Amino acid sequence: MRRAVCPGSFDPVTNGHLDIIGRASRLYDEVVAAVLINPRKAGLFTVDERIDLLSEVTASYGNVRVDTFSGLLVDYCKDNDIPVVVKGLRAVSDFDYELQQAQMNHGLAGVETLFMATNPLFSFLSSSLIKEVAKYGGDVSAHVPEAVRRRLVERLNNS
Ligand code: COD
Repeated sequence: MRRAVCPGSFDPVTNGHLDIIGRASRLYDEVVAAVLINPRKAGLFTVDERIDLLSEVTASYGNVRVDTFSGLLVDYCKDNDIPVVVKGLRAVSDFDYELQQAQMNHGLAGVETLFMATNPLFSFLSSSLIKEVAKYGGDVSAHVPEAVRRRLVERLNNS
């Protein structure tokens, strides 16, 4: 079985993430959307909430599974027999850091990284920007799935 992982914080999942996960799901038999558990960085959503949202919005793909990992991504890949990481490249500004990570992951464990050029519709999208726009009442409905928009509004109105 050909497997790949799309790792991230997914706090919360955006249409940019979904575009990459969906395109990866057409290239591989199984794609794991893996949420990083980072004890040093509290998110707006808990890891369980991010998993629920990701599971809901990727359910229609059929071959996408949602999981979590902590520590090194390459250890997760080794433990789960996943040889490829799929990442989206939004702009040149992503490239330096992504290249470093890809080279380190390859050097550490031979894990390959496949970069996909972001759909231009989503090239300016990040979870942080979405949270900021939503916090000040901006409309994010074109940038996140409806389930995510609803949870964002609920969370920000109650915080
Ligand atoms: N369009 C296309 N792709 C996008 C978009 C967009 N608009 N937004 C995000 N993406 C893709 C990118 O590939 C991005 O890398 C990925 O989604 C995740 O994005 P985020 O913002 O949810 O997550 P990050 O950047 O916080 O996640 C970073 C990782 C968890 C991937 C990374 O820190 C990691 O692998 N950590 C584990 C520890 C480790 O192994 N460290 C050593 C690395 S060498």
